[in-house]
Amino acid sequence: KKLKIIFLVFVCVLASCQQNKKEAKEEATSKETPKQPNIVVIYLDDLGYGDLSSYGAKEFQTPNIDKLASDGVKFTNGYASSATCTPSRYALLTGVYPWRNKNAKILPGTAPLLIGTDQLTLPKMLKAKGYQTAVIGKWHLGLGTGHVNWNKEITPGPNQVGFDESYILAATQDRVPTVYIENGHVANLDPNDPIEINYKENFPGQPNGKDNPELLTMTWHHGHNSSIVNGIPRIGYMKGGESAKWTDTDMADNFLKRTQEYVKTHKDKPFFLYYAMQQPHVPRTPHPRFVGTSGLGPRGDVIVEADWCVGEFIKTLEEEGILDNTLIIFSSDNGPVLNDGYNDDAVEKIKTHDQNGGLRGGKYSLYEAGTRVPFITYWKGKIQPKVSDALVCQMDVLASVADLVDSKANTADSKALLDVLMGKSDKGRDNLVIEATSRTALRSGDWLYIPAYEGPAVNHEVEIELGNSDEEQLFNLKEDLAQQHNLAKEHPEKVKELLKEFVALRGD
Ligand code: NG6
Ligand code: CA
Repeated sequence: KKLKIIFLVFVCVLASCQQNKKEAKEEATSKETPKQPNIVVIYLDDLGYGDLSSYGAKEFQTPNIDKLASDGVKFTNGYASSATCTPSRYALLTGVYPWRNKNAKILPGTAPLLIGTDQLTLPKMLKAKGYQTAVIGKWHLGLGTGHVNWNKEITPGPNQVGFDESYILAATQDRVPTVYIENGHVANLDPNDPIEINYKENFPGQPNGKDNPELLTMTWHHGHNSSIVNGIPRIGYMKGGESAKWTDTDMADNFLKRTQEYVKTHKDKPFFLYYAMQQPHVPRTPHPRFVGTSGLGPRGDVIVEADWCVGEFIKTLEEEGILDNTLIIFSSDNGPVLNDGYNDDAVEKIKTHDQNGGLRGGKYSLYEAGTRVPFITYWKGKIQPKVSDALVCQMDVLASVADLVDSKANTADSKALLDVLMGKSDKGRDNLVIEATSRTALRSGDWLYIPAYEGPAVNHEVEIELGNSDEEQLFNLKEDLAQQHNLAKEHPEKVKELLKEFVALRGD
């Protein structure tokens, strides 16, 4: 019996010893784990509300992004600020309505930097909180001050508005210069073959998309008939820079590789990564591995490719042991378009796919499909799975993330909706002004009010209804998501009320 007691005491001492060791270890790891979570924004280009299987797509699958949606918060009322790229990116990074800046329009590759170097930005706010910050992918917010010499340091740019590191394409995949720019310098540039860019006229003796169809591997439908790079006619003229030109089919792999390297290098300190993917914007150039994977032609194939990239990126976060300390925000800069200027079978091979997910309009439109986009927040172990109908805008990321990192920085337009992004609250915005090619409309509660606008009802080049009408339009989105019934005449008092709210918000 005595022996038994001695043995029991021994076991207890041993167990308590182990426990102490375990606690000490836990304390050590919690000290090692950075308190501030990493923040990643994964931003697609022209991905529509119906372009993911988690948002209703049936013709192809997007399992990796779907996993973020099913294990995170999937928003059904998540908005880009605008129906085109530049203004939406401006709103995302500055937390300011883009229509407050008259230059926030689709920019040519030679446009000056749109964000003021003294302006508050999402990466600046995070930098002030000790974050390392980077942008990898599409920029399209202008560079320089108006006369860029592409062969010298290109500044100001992302590195002057809050990003410690940048590896970007200047404007769009269809615009010159078709080169990557790393921290203000064109990557792989041969100084003996300098780059010249002109958006007005071609350089003497250089072929172009209009006159040299024999050189094209992809043909143009509208616009896109200037310089030819890799057999693809682009917007704008470019001369020189041969060694620096990107390979379109490698772009997705290249950006992915950069993000993975970034994560591996910076995993020990909190970081903010803006991963701005180029898909499914034109020209759609899937890597050969993805050709034919969607059955819908290049547009579907590059969405499948983008989904694969997201999966690989998440895998890297997991392998590096930081997935559960990383908030991921996934969205798209504007709604979808099938034919955006190249003959790439997007229309012909659409089958039953509805890129709009039942919404009216598309890219460039004031109707819902222009600005309502997939919007997902994911944080392993911190965010509980949920579908949220709360009204949120990408412009709110700034104030919401500021709350998360305990920053006081804010703007009047950006709403602090951290609890909503974390899936803990359904109380989103009360209202939102949406924008499409400099026109604005008001979403307020379930109502959507579009003032009368001159201009064509349909842009027939892209076959998208723009939202223009000589009558004002009022829709109840709860009852009529597809915006088929204009209720303006039936509810004049509602129109009056919304107009007042709209004028107050716009400040004019
Ligand atoms: C338009 C282009 C379109 C696309 C868009 C920008 C023509 C005819 N159309 O001007 O192809 O590049 O600009 O798209 O040139 S965005 O997603 O970057 O806003
Ligand atoms: Ca876009």
